[in-house]
Amino acid sequence: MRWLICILTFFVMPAWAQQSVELFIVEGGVTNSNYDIPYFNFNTRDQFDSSNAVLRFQPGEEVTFYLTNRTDFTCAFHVEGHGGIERIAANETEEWTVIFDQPGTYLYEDPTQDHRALGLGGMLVVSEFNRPEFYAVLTEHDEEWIEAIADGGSYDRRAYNPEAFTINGMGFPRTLKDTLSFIEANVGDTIRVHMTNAGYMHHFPHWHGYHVTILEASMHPNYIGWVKDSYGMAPGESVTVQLVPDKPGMFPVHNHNLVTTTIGGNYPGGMMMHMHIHE
Ligand SMILES: [Cu+2]
Repeated sequence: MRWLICILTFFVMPAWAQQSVELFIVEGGVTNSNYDIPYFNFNTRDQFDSSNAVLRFQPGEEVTFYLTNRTDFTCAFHVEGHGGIERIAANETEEWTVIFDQPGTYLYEDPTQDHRALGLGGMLVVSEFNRPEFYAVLTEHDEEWIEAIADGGSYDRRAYNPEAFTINGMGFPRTLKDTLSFIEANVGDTIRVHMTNAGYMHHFPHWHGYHVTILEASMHPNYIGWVKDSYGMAPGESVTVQLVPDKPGMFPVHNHNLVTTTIGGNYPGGMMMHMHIHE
């Protein structure tokens, strides 16, 4: 019997693969020539990047997170359905180990009240899919809220008026250079696109050119299996869709709520990404 256990252990090993991930909570901004809104996010390096890190693991993987808080206020870290770290004081590092058993697309965030409005919400994917895969985290930015939350001031929770809308921290046309969300593939490919609504508003992606099959919708299980060109995403929801393009072309994927296709008051901007399907 012991030899059998040894052999099983040997073959099962890859599923127990272990990883460590360092994340830094840092401040940067959503900026352009006419606006500069503070934006906090989770980066894999100790400096600001324009988007929260998209984290991807294989099912069964054990991961140890090391979270360092570079802000001057206390933060936390939580992965939807998995737990996290309750308290990360300013300039401290905390660690947490978790096993990701269930394939899926999960919101990770700082669950401290309204810290997600600072920008502290990202996407974690557990998947063994090995064909073209793309990722889009949708977020809004309300400067008044962000400044009040970061500086400990007061703000009106009933008055949420974001003036910038981003995908992976970028507003169109910057999204055209975003390798995570710019869908580039060939006719007949099986493509998956993961979307997480890390904001506080409902969002409504609209696909031009093709219909997609909804594989996963964390807050609308009734959507699963639907073939659609548009769907609603609740705040905090993740949706995974599959697309097999039947023709070549260049098409936008944008949010149907038109205010979200602006950034700093300018249209077109905001939550608009693109795809280029080759012959
Ligand atoms: Cu449209």
